[in-house]
Amino acid sequence: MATERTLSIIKPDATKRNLTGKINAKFEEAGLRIVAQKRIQLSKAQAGAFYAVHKERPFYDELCEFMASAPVVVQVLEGDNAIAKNREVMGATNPADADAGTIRAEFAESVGENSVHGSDAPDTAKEEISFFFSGLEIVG
Ligand code: DAT
Ligand code: MG
Repeated sequence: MATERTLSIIKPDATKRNLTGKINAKFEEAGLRIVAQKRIQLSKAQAGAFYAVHKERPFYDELCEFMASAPVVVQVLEGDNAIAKNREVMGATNPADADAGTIRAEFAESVGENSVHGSDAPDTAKEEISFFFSGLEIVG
């Protein structure tokens, strides 16, 4: 298996409830290493740029408002098969469909306020990592 990096975001619903440490424990227990991490406040415009792929979706405006509603923790996770492994640890987008033990099953409040973001493929992981981090900020 190849070592990969993926972009993770701990979303406002989770930072507001002080869940950063519990979520990070799930990543580390799954063998993912947090090789970069920072807490930031996104503007609605920055959230919109990050989620531009969803701009035609009916929930886009609500999603951007939510992502700018409180601080987020942006992270680079590294490990074998990190992109798929992170999606596994996150659970399904809708927490009602998420497997027991996943972050979304345990912590997400709704399909919109679902605690975490994770890149979905190698090309998006690369783009999303460089949206938030310079090479110097990532220490493997
Ligand atoms: P994921 O975050 O699992 O990759 P996605 O890329 O399809 O899911 O959607 C991005 C985010 O948009 C998702 O985490 C929460 C929000 N979202 C998706 N579907 C939604 C819906 N039906 N109603 C409200 N928000 C939704
Ligand atoms: Mg997605």
